[in-house]
Amino acid sequence: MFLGLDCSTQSLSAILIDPEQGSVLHQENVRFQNDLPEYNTTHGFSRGAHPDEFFSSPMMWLDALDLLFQRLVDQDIPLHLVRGISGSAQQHATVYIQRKSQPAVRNLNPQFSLSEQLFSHLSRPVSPIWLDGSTIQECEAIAKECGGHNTLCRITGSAAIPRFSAAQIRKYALQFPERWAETEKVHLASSYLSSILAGHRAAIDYGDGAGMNLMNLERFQWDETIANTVVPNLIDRLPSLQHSTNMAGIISPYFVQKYGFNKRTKCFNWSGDNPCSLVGMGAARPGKWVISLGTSYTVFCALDDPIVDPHGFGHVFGNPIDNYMGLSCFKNGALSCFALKEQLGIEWQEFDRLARIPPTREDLPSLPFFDTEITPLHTSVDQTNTTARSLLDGQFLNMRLHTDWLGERPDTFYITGGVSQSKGVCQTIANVFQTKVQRLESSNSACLGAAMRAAYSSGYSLDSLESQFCKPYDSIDPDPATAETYDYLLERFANLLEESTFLKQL
Ligand code: XUL
Repeated sequence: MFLGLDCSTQSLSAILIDPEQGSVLHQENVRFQNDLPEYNTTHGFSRGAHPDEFFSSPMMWLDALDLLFQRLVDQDIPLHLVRGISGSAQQHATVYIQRKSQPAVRNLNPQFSLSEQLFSHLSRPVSPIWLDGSTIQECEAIAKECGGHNTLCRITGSAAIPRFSAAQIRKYALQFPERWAETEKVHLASSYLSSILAGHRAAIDYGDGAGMNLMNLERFQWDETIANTVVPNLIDRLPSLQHSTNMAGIISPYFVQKYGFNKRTKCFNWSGDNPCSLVGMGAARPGKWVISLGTSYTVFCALDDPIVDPHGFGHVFGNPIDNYMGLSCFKNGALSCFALKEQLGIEWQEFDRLARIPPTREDLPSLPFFDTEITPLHTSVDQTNTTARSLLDGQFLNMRLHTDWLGERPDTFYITGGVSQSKGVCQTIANVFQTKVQRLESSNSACLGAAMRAAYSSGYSLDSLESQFCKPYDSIDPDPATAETYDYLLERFANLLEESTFLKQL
C-alpha cells in the first residue's frame, strides 16, 4: 500500500491506497486552526504587519505530521505495510534553514516531538505563503534586472510574481541580512517535509520548483543568472532539482521507531498541490482540464510544450509525470464563499440552493474580490451588495476570461476541492462555460495524487492507477437556456473589470 500526504493551507491530510485491490483504505485529516489552536491561525495562516503579508508555521506542519501519524496508529492502521510515501504541499511557501542543522534532522529522537527537536534549526520561524502579496517592489526590481517580465516569463514560465519564492527570498535577504547570512538552505514546504521524512536534505521537484521564478523550464535546472540577480549566490542556498518520481530516501528511523513504519519504506520527492492534483484527477496527460475549488481556485491542464500566458497572469510548471502543466490561480476562492455565507448569515445548504437558481440578464455579476486578487491584479472590492449568485457568476466569468491561454477547451471539466461538494456551484460552472462538468470520487485530489505518484514511482502503470482511482461519480450538463445570458453577462463583467482600476501584468 502507498501513503499520500497533503500539507495544504488549512490542513494536513493522509490517504492510504492499495493499487492491488484498487481501493482507498483510509483517509485522515488534521485541521490546523482547530486541532493545533496553540498556533493561533485562522484557516491555517496568520497575517503580518503589512496588509498583504501572510505566513504559516513550519513547526505547526511538523506538529500536524506527528499528530496525523499518531491518529493513524491509534486506529490500528498497519503502517508497516506502507511501501512508499509521497507528498503534496501548498506551493511557493519558503522554509529557511539554519547552518549546521543537518545532524538534527538525521538524528531525531522518537521520545520527543519533531518540533521540539527542530524549532531551533530554522533561521526564520515563519514561512511566507502563497497568499502573500507584499513583494510587488521586489518583483518590479527582479523583472527590471532580468530583462523584463516577458523574459522571466519565457525562461521560468511566469512573470515576476509576488507570492513566488524569488521575490519572497529577496525581501527576506534585504530585510534581515544577518538572519539571511545564517541561512544555509531555502526549502519549499514540499521539499522541507520530504527532508523530514527521509531524514536528510531532499530535492525540490520540477513541479514545485517552477513556482519559484528561478527554474529554467526548458532545461529543468536553476537559472544561475536569474538566481544571482535575485540574491547574490542564491544558487548555493537552493536544494537540488529532481524529477518528481525520484526517491528522496528511505524513511527516517524516527518514524519507524515511533509509528511502526517499515524500515524499507521508500520516500519519493514531494511536489506542489496543483501538480499532485493533476495526477490525482487523472489529467496528467494532455486533453483534460481540471478546476480545483480549494482555498484558491485553480484551473490547470497538462501541456506538451511550455507555452506561456501572453498576459502574464498564468503559470507553467513541471508536470510530475512528464513535460509541463499550465495553471491559472484565483486567490479569492473558497474563502470568499465562507465570507459571504457569514455576511448573509446562511448555511451551505442555502448557499447551494441559491447557486442553483440561474441568473437573468439583470443579475449583474460582482467583482468577486473580498481580498486583493492576482488574476487579474486587483485591489479588494466592497462586498456589501454581493449575493451568492453575483459572487459565483463573478468568480467563474473571471475564470472564463482568464483561461483562454490554456488552449482549446475540452468537452468536459473535472472538478475537485472543498467547494465542489456544492452541486449548485458545479452547475454554475457548467452554465458559465457551457461545458459538461464531472466530479470524481475523491474530493482530496492533491493527496490522492501524492499517493498515486508514490505507486507510479514504484512501478504501477498510470493507466491502471487512473482507471482505479479517478472515476467520476456524477456528470452535470450545462443548461443551454443559460448560454446567451452568460455571453451577455461575460461582456458586462469584462467592462466592469476594464473600468475598475487594476494593474495590468505585462
Ligand atoms: C498556485 C497557488 C495556490 C497554492 C495553494 O500558484 O498559489 O494554488 O498552491 O495551495
